[in-house]
Amino acid sequence: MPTAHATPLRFSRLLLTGAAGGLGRELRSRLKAYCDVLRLSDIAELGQAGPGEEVMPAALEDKGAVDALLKGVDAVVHLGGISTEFSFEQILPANILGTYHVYEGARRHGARRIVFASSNHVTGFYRQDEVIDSEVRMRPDSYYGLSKAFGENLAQFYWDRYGIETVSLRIGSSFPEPKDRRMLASWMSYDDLERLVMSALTAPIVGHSIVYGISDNATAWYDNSTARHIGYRPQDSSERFRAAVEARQPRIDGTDPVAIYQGGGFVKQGPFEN
Ligand code: NAI
Ligand code: 15L
Repeated sequence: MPTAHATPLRFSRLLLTGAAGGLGRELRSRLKAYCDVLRLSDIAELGQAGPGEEVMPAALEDKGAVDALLKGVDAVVHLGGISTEFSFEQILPANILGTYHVYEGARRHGARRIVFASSNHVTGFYRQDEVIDSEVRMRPDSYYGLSKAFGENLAQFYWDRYGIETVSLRIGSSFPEPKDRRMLASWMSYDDLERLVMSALTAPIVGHSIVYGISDNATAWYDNSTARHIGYRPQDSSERFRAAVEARQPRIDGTDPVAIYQGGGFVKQGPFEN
């Protein structure tokens, strides 16, 4: 049985992958307060390193480059990869091989904890009239969701075999505002994202924990008790956007899979030809 280590509230060096993306740009400014050095990586342009930052571009499918990223790192926030539905052949190198490279680098260089950006699409084939917890059987709704399911299994394996801790965040929809009716249930504000990531980084013992990443929304598809266990207390709610969203988007036909399944439109995208 692996042993968990005491977790610091401040880190010497944190690695943020996917730092040029929507959530990465947001966390870039917010995570600096919690570490001496924030190492930023992406394949997209990251700009100049600011105070307390290191910029290290890398393609996740490049094992050597990812190995170098993990040198001297205490903990990782792994956001990098393809973030929506694409063909399996496109998702494979970035999300499956890439996440494996992150865990191998962590093992080789002694990083103790990874916060893995998983997704609600690991369980997207549950219905919107069901409430699920993080122990339910995975029901990926897409090739993208399958890659996140693989990432969660990888996390479990690296905890069981090597004692590397992970919190897998099944993030709902983290954007400035909910874009549609579905996101009134799945939305998470950026402030709550920061709260969740910091809880995941600093909770004393997490082993491999799976947590849904949502704000305190009025409509809830998740029994998110593992989130309370790691100390996450959301403070925002999508409710203030409801009237505007409902006015903007007509009610969807109840027989449309988009309105039936938690994963919304992801359940019916593709197949993709390469
Ligand atoms: P994003 O697409 O804006 O950012 C992903 C970043 O990963 C991009 O900057 C991209 O250049 C980088 N990337 C893609 N392929 C790469 C590769 N092969 N090597 C290195 N870097 C690569 O996505 P966003 O919204 O910022 O999401 C961040 C993470 O959170 C993703 O893993 C996504 O799957 C996950 N997530 C996000 C949700 C959201 O609502 N924003 C919901 C559920 C999960
Ligand atoms: C995700 O996993 C995606 O990364 C994000 O772009 C949204 O599509 C989100 O899920 C969602 O389900 O709204």
